[in-house]
Parts: sequence; structure tokens; C-alpha cells
Amino acid sequence: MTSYTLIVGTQNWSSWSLRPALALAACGAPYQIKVIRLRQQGLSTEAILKHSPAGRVPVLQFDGVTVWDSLAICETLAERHPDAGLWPDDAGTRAIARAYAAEMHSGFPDLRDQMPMDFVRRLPMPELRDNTKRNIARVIETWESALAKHGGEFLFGRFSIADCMYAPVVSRFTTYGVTLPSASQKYAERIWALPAMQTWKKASQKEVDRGEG
Ligand SMILES: N[C@@H](CCC(=O)N[C@@H](CS)C(=O)NCC(=O)O)C(=O)O
Repeated sequence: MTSYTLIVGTQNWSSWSLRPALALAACGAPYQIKVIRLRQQGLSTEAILKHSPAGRVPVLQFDGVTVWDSLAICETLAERHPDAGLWPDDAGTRAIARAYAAEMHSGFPDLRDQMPMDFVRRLPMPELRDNTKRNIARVIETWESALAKHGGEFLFGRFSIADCMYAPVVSRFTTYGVTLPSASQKYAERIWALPAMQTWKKASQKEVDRGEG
């Protein structure tokens, strides 16, 4: 069976890296995670460029193939592991789940900017710009709508790539203490309870303890 290597950034900070790490854990295939320390004054880019021409993490390696970009990695895993059910079975639901993933991938710049991921810390909420408030409201609106419609544990019933894409936002909301409506709060708790999230948390805590994250 193929063994995967996922190259990620400092786990406490790298929101983009968390997404495919959750998808990979759901595939049931053997894998290892290699961490490149971020924010190392030029050294990080140099280290990443050894693995990917894009100079960004995450990067997935398998069978001589290198895939960069979190969403491309998730798509590759979904295609290679159909039994993992990383996209919903129903075509219409799958289309909407893809729209959710794409909206997260290309949007929410103010939320990213004002509420950077800091997986294990709890930080005061900054003075939010109107656009950031709109970003937060939009995320909550999408979660509430999907959870109400699919009535399952996750956004589209069973765990999917849409959940992988929003898991870093779950972390950001927890770090900065965003108050959520009940369904979204329960959803956030289910995301936190995923074994892969807990594994990521332990690794992040170790980075923080070492002064690396
Ligand atoms: N669109 C890319 C963005 C990846 C990205 O920006 N990664 C950051 C870390 S979270 C990075 O590699 N930064 C390089 C650096 O800090 O030197 C993806 O989805 O993978």
C-alpha cells in the first residue's frame, strides 16, 4: 500500500496544513508527517522549496508524485481513496460541499488576517474590522445552514473535505472566543473531538513548550 508523506508547517500556526492532515487521517492509509518550522527569516522558504516549487506548505508526496496546495491535496486523496467518502455521495450535495470548500479556500481574507490560527493558545479578541465581522457571520451562516439541512454530525452528514477546510476556523473561533449558536457550537466540539485534531493539538502544544510555535 502507498505510504504518504505530508509536509506541513509549524502545526500550531499552519492552518493550511491542518486541512489535508485531517483528510489524510480519514483515508486509513499509512502516512508520516514532516514539519518545517515557519517564520524562520528566509530559512523556512528555503526548506520548503526543497520539497515543492510553490514554496508553500502543505505538500503531499507519494509514489514519486508531489502535490502542493491544501485543496489539491484533499482532492487527490478523495480520488485515490473513494472508500473514505471524503465527498458526499449525492451529486447535488457534493456540488454544494465543493462550493463550501472553495469559498473557504479563496475567501475570508479579513478573518485570516485578524484571527491567525494559534491552535493551543487562548487570545483576546482583537478590535474587529467590519469585513472581519462579516466573515465571521458568513461562516456561521454557512455552518448553520448545512447542519440544519443535513442533520448529521458534520456539515454534510458524514465527515467530508468541507469539514477539513473549516477545521482551522473552528480553531480560530476557539482561540479568540467567538460565541456560536448551539448547532455550530456542537459542530465545533465534534471537530475538536476528532482523533486527528487531538493529535495535532498535542504536537502543537509540544511546539509551544519548545518555544517554536
Ligand atoms: N493556497 C495554499 C496556501 C499555503 C500557505 O500559504 N502556506 C503557508 C503556511 S500556512 C506557507 O507555506 N508559508 C510559507 C512561509 O511561511 O515561509 C494552500 O492551500 O496550500
